Amino acid sequence: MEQTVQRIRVINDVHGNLAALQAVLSRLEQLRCGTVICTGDVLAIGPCSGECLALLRSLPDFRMVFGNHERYFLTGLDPQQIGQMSRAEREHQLWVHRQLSSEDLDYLFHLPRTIRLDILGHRIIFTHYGAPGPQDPNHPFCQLQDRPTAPWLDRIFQEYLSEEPEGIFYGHHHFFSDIHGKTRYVNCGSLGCPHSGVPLALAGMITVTPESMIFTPLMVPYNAGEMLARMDAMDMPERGTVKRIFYGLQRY
Ligand SMILES: [Mn+2]
Repeated sequence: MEQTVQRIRVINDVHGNLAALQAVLSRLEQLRCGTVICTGDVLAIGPCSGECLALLRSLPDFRMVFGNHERYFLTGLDPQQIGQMSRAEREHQLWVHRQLSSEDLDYLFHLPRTIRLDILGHRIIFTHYGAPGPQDPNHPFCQLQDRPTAPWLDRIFQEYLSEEPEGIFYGHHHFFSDIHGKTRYVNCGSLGCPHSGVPLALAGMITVTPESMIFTPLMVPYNAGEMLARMDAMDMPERGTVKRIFYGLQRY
């Protein structure tokens, strides 16, 4: 008999924060839900990209799409991308890439841009971000817009709307949002970038029954001090900027 309740865990923008990832996975374990889907950007910004990817890949049912940070790794920082990055940012990316193995490269190379699930009659789409107009293989995502609105989301995700999904889950913006336009657009918020200085890891759970799709946001506290100490101990390039902008620690 087909199960009448199915659960999916959703995460995005882990960004090398192992402490936050471990906290979320242990909470999700308590909630006993099955599949984990990541809508991209496991890598960079935090100190533990390689360990985060290894931990996620070791889960029994894990799937992910690529984000722009996975693409930086895959394209080997091509001249066009290097041109858009500061020298310090480039150093940081290359430092991250040295944490990854050839198996990681192979895994990342085969990641899709989109995952479509049809569960109990509900179509749900997972992708890192949208692209208005036809796809350009060299630039699969459009420019990040600070404040997502329903018309903007309808526009950047228009390629999926003919499929009439019940929800599109995405990342890239590091802040939580749940917006109803032509469909429902949910961003769980970054798991690994606390921004405000308050170490809370964001994630979400989707509960699907034949009648409904229910989204439950999750917020899990963790110890960010451990990650900040790792950045120093590992001499992570750009850590001052990361602490200030992505961890919200103004004194750096
Ligand atoms: Mn991104």
